Amino acid sequence: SLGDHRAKAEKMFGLMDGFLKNDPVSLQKDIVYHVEYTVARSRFSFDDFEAYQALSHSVRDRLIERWHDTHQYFKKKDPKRLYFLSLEFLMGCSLSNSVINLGIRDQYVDALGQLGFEFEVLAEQEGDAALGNGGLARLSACQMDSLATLDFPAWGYGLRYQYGLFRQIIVDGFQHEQPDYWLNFGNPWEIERVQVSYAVKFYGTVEEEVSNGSNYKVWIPGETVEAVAYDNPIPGYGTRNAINLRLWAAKPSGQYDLESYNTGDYINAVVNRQKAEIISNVLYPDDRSYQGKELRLKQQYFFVSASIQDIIRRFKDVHDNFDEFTEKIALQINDTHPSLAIIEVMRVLFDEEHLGWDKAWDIVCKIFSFTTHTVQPEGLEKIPVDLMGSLLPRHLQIIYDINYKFMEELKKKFGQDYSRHARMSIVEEGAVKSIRMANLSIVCCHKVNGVSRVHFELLKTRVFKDFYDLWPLKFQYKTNGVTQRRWIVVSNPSLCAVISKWLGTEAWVRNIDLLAGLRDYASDADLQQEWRMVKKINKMRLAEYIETLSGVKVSLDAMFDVQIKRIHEYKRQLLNVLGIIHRYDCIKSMNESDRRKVVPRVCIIGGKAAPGYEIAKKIIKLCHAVAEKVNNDPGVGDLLKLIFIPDYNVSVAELVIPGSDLSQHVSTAGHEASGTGSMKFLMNGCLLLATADGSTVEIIEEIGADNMFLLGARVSEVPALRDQGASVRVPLQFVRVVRMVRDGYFGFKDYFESLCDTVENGKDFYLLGADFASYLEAQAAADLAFVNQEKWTRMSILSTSGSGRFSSDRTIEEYAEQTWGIEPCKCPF
Ligand code: NBY
Repeated sequence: SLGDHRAKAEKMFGLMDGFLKNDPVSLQKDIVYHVEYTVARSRFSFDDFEAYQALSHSVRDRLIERWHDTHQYFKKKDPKRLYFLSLEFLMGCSLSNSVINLGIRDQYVDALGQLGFEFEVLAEQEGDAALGNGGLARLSACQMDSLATLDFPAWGYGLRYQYGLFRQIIVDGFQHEQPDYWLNFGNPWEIERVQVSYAVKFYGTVEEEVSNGSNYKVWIPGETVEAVAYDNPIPGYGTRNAINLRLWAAKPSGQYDLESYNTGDYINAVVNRQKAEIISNVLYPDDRSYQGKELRLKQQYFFVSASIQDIIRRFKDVHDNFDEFTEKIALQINDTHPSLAIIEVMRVLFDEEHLGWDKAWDIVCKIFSFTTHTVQPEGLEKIPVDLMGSLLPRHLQIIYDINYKFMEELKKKFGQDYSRHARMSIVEEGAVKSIRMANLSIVCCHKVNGVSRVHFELLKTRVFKDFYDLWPLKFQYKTNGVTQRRWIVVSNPSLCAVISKWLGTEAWVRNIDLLAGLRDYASDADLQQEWRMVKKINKMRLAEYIETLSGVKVSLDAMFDVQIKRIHEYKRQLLNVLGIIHRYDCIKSMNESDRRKVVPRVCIIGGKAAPGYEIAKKIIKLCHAVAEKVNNDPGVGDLLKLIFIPDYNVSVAELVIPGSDLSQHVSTAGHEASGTGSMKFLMNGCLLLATADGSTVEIIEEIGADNMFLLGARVSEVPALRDQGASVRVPLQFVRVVRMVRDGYFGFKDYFESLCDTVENGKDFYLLGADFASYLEAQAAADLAFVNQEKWTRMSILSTSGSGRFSSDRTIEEYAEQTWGIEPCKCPF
């Protein structure tokens, strides 16, 4: 009975010596305990990795306490909860972030120091959790940190891929992909919940059933797979709250296919059951195109179905009808990838809970909101109807029903404007009849958010114009942000100390607006000197890393000029490389006195190309070909170096960003929905060399155009330039550098031909030629500013002090108020 259970629980709690303590001896005891009993190594003999494991387990114990308390408290208060659904989370490493957010880093450093260990050395043993591709996935991770820190009652849901984003290795300058089997050595940051599992159905048929005199549809599945929960506590900073990120893994279902067991083919029956696990095996590594693959759709539904079952189960634990559903639940879908959740809720409420269509539809329309991260219409997700119909037959019917009603509404509103109906329909007719997941999401969600103001304008005027005309109030934007906890406190402790010293408080870690207080000291000689010292320390760290990776020694006096992000034509890494070739060409033709005036540069490029993206892979190869020539040219020496950093990921970013002087964000205007890398550089006092695209436009408003190096055509100018085609004005220097690549100056003449073709002969879609002169001017302005270190440092301080608006705390506050309608629920200490 319940009473019995409580008595037992109280007895057990009485055995616990209160909560865990954080004095050095208690921490040491815990670490040694975990070495001996959890890692099961002898306390007399264990290596750094085992020490890291034990350390992590002791931190995890502390996380779990807060996480339990938070959930207990949420349960008691029953506030409206936010459920954040995303197929991708780029969490990176957890150890340093956890001890900082828990407020026990110093204690651990001391405790370990007394045992003869260095915290940092152990922290380096951890591998990245890379369950995502790029910006979208890291944004989810930053937002989870803000949700926890701001005490919002939120849950994240995602997939526990066995293989995260591929590891990039470079062989002879070419990218090769290797599997990231990140769970090989265990993962102390997750808690396996074998008892939290749900059956997820696929395939099969839909049948009619009569119940209480009404007809209902019943889905008879052809296959069932079990979803098992793995919980990942997410600690807030400066609060007891720790929220949950629940990731689902696929396991064979508890139901057996008795047939195959009875036919005596035991071995094959077991082997076949094992195939269920394939669903959560691997992350799709493409961050641009939707290929209509069955496995991908299976992943989406698998994750959605388990999450919705979990959410409804939790609601039903406390409520015995659905009257309060919309007051207790907000569901956010991260891009359209989880948008089947909408149909799944509709199906459960209508087919299983028998609420009736209108009531179910009303609920669905009130709880879902979605954020789009795309600019290009080609980037919108489409699912072939045949595929949907075979994998999820009942869902396809519901989509058709929703679309039918929607089309009726359009007819009432716009009459016989058939081309408008066709554009807006959820179902796309054509060679391959498909479901347009964005249209579906817009029709069913109460809010559609963009990720920057420019993006919002493009959504209204281009991408979703028809929908905006119909429902202007549905559309909003929340400019992206990043968490200062990870991007300053964890990754740049020296800067963190200087900021806190000059502001006289650490409160900015929770209240980023305080950073603006640094503005007053931007010209202060003492702060400037400390600021430069911090940069130097970080550049040293980065230089060491570069030397170990590539054997190239770089000068700390050089300007570290960085472009790190996924490789894409629109992000224009090629513009950067062509600029480097131009710089090299200039240096080669200089006399001694001119050479003395050159500002030395270390150009750093890093990023992964989608495995099937040929042009992006050629850009990587070109980086290496140019680096090979430039870095080995004795006539160039320290004046120019080009380094390609392989296997760019969250941890690499944490090392590179603090150590860079200048960073490039040079997408063709109108192509980057927001961009979030720029915000991390800004916080770390790195100057931006950027186009007026995505969130950069808002960064300009915060720090002023004078404090950065702007270049290129504006969003409004791009269409006219494109129309000019081959007649667009291109500087001679551009023609010359492309010619050098074409003529084989860097080798691989034939291989680079198709790459050169993308920017010449009127085919320069991303306008590298048109923006080249402006790009070189911006680079020259950066050189000039760098020579004047006082001026540069001032710009750098002003960058950090103006970065407050780009904290994900601000983004999350806006979502909470304008989109989700949730309020903080702070667990008492
Ligand atoms: O989302 C990025 C945008 O390009 C960037 O401008 C923005 O700042 C960021 C956060 O809002 N989009 C992005 O990262 N997209 C993906 O990673 C992605 C992943 C998977 C798929 C498509 C896009 N997919 O087709 O499965």
